[in-house]
Parts: sequence; C-alpha cells; structure tokens
Amino acid sequence: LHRIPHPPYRLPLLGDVVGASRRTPMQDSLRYARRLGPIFRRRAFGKEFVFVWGAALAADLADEARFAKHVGLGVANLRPVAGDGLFTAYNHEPNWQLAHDVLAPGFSREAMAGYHVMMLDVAARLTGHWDLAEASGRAVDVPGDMTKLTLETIARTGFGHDFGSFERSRLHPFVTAMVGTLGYAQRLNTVPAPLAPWLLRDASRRNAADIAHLNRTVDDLVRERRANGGTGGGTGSGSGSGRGDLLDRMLETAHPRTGERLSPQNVRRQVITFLVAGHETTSGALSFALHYLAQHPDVAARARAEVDRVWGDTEAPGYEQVAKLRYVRRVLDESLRLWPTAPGFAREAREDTVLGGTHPMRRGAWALVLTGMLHRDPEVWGADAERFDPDRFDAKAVRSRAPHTFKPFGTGARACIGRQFALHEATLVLGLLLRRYELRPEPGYRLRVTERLTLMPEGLRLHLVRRTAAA
Ligand code: MNH
Repeated sequence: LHRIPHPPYRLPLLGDVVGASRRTPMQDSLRYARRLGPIFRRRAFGKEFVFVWGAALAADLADEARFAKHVGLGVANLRPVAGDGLFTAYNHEPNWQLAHDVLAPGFSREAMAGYHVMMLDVAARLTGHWDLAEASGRAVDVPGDMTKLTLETIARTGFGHDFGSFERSRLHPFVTAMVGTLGYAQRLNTVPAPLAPWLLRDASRRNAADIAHLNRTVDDLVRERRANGGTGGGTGSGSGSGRGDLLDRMLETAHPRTGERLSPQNVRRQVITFLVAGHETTSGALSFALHYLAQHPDVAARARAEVDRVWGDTEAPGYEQVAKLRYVRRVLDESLRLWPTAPGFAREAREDTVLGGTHPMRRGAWALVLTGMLHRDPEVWGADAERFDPDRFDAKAVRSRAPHTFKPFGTGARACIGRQFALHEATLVLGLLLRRYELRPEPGYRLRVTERLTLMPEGLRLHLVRRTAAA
C-alpha cells in the first residue's frame, strides 16, 4: 500500500478531506487522479480506498480468474433497499445465480424485439410532450423528461405498469423516493460509519420513509399482477403464461435446472433493482448525448442524415432498424465514454495476487475502477481525450484499441444485464428526436454534473425547433 500515492494533506481521523466536496465525490476523484496517477488511494475516517484508472491496471482487474465484483461503497449502501437483488447481491449469495438464470432470457434478442413496440409507444408520449413545448417556445427540461421516459419504459416493458409520468407536472413520488435513497447512499460514504446514525439522523429517517415508499409501490405492482396478469397456475416453468415480461419471470418461472423459484421477498428486491437500475443510468446517458448533440451541430447533422437515410419516412422504425443507426450509436458511446453514468465499479481479489505485477493484494482486498478516468487515459484515448468525438468509435478505431478500455457497463459475470436494453432504447429515442427536432442549447449553458451515485447533467435545458420535412 505504501507504494501507492495519496493526496499530500492527510488529517488525523478525517483523512484526505482537504479540497474534497461531499456533493461530487466522483469528480473530486477525477481531480486527484490527474495529480496522482493511474493508481492512488484516498483515506477517509481511518480507511484506505484504492482507486484505479490506468488502462493496463484496469485491464488486469478485468481478469475474471483472479478478480470478481466487490459489493462496496455506494453499492453496499444500497443493500437496505435492494438486498440480495441482482445488482447488490454478494457473489456467494445463491439468489444471484438463481435470479440471473431466471431473468437473463428477459434480455434475449427475442425479448428485446418484443419490448420495441412499447418503447416506441413511450417515446411517442415524450414527443407529444415536446411538441407542445416547441409550439409554445418553451425550453425542455432534458434530465427530467429523460427520467420520465426511461422510468415509463422499464415499468411498461418489465412490469406492465404505467406510472403516468408524462401526465404529471411534478416527479412521480417513486422517483423522488428513489433519488432520495441514491443520494443518501452516497452521503453515507461522507461520514464515519459509526457516527452516521447521529450525523445523518434526519436524513436517515427520511431514507427509511423513502424505502418504505419504494416497497409499497412494488408491493402494489406485484399485487396488481397477481390479481390480473399471468396464469398464476403454478405449473411447470411458467413459460407461455401471462405476458412473459420480467415480472412474470420473477413470479412464475422456475430455474431451468433446479426448478427453484424466487421468494416473494427476493421478488420485491428484484423489482426495485430493475426499476432503479433500469432507468436512472439510461436517463443520464440520453441526457449527456442530447447535450453533446446540441453543442455540436456538425455531429447532430451527420447523425440526423443517417436517421433520414436509414429510416426514410417510415413512421415507426422496426426493431431491426435501430441497430442500423451506427453513427447515432457512436454518439451514445462517446457520451458514455466522457460521462459513464454509472461512474465506477469495484473489483476484489479472489485469492492473494499481484495487481499489474507490482501491487500485492490479499484475497478479498479491493479497488474501485474510476470508469470516467479510464475513459480519459491519454495513453489510450490520446492527448485530446477530453474532446467529444464520436469517430473514436468507428469500427477501425475500436479494433485498434486494447481490450477493457471502454467499460461503461462494468465487466465480467456481474456486468450490466440491461446493456442491450439500454442501448436499444437510447439509440431509438435519439433517432426519433433527431428526426423530429433541431436542438438548440440554452445560451451560456456550461455543463455541470450532479452526482447521486449516478451522474446527470445539471439544469440542462434545450430549445427545440420542429423540422418541417420530418415525419
Ligand atoms: Mn446496468 C449492472 C451500468 C442500464 C440493470 N449496470 C451494471 C453495472 C454497470 C451498469 C457499470 C455493473 C456494476 C458493478 O460492477 O458493480 N446500466 C449501466 C449503464 C446503463 C445501464 C451505464 C445505461 C446506460 N442496467 C441498465 C438497464 C437495466 C440495468 C436498462 C435493466 C433493465 N445493471 C442492471 C442490473 C445489474 C447492472 C440488474 C446487476 C447485474 C448483476 O450483477 O448480475
């Protein structure tokens, strides 16, 4: 450990807090990273945390034979909400494999093709809303509207549920509660754990109320389904019953080999997990992409030309037509490079090992990969790594890059199960928006990023101009 650099001013007890802000832990770490190099440590309240962002070290941590996901920091703080749900489960918990095997078919090509029509439907609600704003010359609240869109999409496709987000002027209480818990989970890292009950007394009371609200929402949703949906027959694998969405799988599908099913308590945790993990990060990714499209009219023009060429004026593009938007997809990748909305992931040693041939790690020792900084490593991305340039993701550039250098969805067995879902949804929506509107930034807007475990552009508003030729 002593060989790993750390910030120069260390306070007894508090550790490396000088110049650090509680609201932006990730962006602080990026600043430290630039000063301290590809691996560094920060101390907080007597504990040392190791951060890694150099491409070679990050690639070593991706070795699944020696490393695995570590449930720590922000992820661990979500255990009271999501328990042994897919995202927060410890590797050794049997419910991880069970839920993974039962739910993975919900993300197959066939399943995705089935969600496509519902995704189009939700997107139409967004454009309906944006048409009104455009007609009255109002700017749109991008992160707010993207959150409505992605929440409705996961709720509709996964659970056959409608939160009515676009019919409300304020955030749905589910979203308020969710944002509250995410923020609380992040704040827990900023105080010494034993003092948290005192220092965050009010906040923790509010958090308990937020969790209760999330649980209630989910219990209602499950009750609704048990009453109306599925066959509830309890026979065999459950395939062919009900609508076959994620909730059906959770409630009715038995494990293909063991015949085991998810317990009601675990179903609750999975529903919360998917409602949260399934929309918050995608919403951020769409918001950053729209920001960059508005700031780079040349990129937007190229992307729009692609949409016009590939989709023509088919009113509702088909499932297969989404993946054909190669350049739009590059815009999304490039946005996720600069602002990976899940800004890091933790890896622990399965056995005693040596990281990158220099840093000994004991079994169970872990490090946090700073994705946003890995994505800016000048040795991989060049001296202009800060510049937005979707051509970094053209096929030739991708082929010539080392593996494990672009990791917005994490790595290995515990990587994002919803990756294809998110990419399909986001590419589809960007295509539809580009085809329908020109995007104009608010004069003088400079990107500021808020953190609540995930990243989101703050206060991003755009002006729209409806294209005349568009469908
Ligand atoms: Mn998602 C895991 C990023 C969209 C559901 N997701 C992860 C991880 C990252 C991640 C990173 C790994 C975290 C870790 O190693 O600790 N996810 C994203 C991003 C987007 C995203 C950047 C959108 C853009 N995720 C989605 C969507 C869903 C989803 C959409 C569901 C529909 N993600 C998950 C689940 C896991 C996960 C569930 C946990 C998987 C596991 O551990 O088995």
